[in-house]
Amino acid sequence: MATIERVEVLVTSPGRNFVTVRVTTSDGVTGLGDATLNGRELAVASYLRDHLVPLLIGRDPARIEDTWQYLYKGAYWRRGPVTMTAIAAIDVALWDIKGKQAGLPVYQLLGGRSRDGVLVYCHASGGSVDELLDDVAAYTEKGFKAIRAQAAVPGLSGSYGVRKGTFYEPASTALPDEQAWSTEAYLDFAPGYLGKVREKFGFGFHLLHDVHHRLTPIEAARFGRSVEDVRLFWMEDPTPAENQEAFRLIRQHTTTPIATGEVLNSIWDVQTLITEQLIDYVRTTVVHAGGITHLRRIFDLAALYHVRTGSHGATDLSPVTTAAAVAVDISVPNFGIQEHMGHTPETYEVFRGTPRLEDGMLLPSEEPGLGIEYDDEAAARFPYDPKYLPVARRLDGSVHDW
Ligand code: EZ4
Ligand code: CO
Repeated sequence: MATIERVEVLVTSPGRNFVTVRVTTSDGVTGLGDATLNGRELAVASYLRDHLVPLLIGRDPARIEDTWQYLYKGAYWRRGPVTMTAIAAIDVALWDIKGKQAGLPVYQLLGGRSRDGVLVYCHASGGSVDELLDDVAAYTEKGFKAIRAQAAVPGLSGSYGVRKGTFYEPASTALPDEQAWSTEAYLDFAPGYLGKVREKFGFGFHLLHDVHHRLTPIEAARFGRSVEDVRLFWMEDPTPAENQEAFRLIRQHTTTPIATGEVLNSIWDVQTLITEQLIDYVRTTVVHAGGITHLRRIFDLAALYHVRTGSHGATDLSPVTTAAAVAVDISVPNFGIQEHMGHTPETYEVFRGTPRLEDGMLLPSEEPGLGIEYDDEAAARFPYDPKYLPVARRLDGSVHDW
């Protein structure tokens, strides 16, 4: 029997920060897992190096479920982003190994294709409404069938979710940037520009919008109702996601579909949301919700309640996560949509073989495992360089919720 011989924790910043786990078996097979927790990267690196790696050496890499249960239940402390990201990285690396040993891509181990490709949405944004409309036009021409639209709120310094240069990267400063927020200004402005996107481009594509957890339940209810004519695919994170009960109130007031879960980490964190049918799309991801093993459990629960998947896919989720997400997305019956931001060319130098984007859909690699190679030489050129997401302050100077 092959055993786990070596587990490396690799930290690199090719345009943004990534923590990667590489598991090597005694017969020389390697597997990769993403362990990136944006802004708290080294906490996960330590959790892995100091606490998990010693437990893994000598274990059977084929026992994926057992290893998951052992790491989750054996810690005594459960859930939370640091724990669930660390377990996810090991889990995904073991699926990669199992695929390579079987000579099959991971999606085949999960039951094979349920669809031809994975529908993705891209990110259009603008410092003004005109800039946003130009950006939507550009993405439409590239063949995207689903587009998230965000415009800077006039009068507020730095609006979250809006691209500044050619590449959209929300975590870009050595210390958290401080941005201004006004709920009143946002609620007056956002429904109008979403309407303009529909006026100009029609209804022949999916339009999404991210509220970034900024509203209270009654404000979110008002927002959802005010954009019903725009027929959003979803409004994302209308309120802070940790209060599952808050979504009941939103639900009572609007037919605008709701997505949440990118910051949630376990089936317990979405249990009420799913079983009470308070959301339409669950945004938990492979990397932050316990790996392929646990994410499939969440998605199966969701399927029972007509909740579809819509996994997070921002730049802080490495190409290893993209590959694992596509394997899950293409196989589960209740797939909805996958977020796709893509990465910098430097990131693709380190992580080789990312899933192909064709006609607005991601396609899984047909290589055994996940099909991603980690280039150590390229990674060495990009030492760790911490970057943080911004913090929002209200106009009176107080920290806003999120
Ligand atoms: O705020 O990835 O839907 N995507 C998002 C992203 C997230 C960042 C945080 O890690 O909301 O911009
Ligand atoms: Co979001």
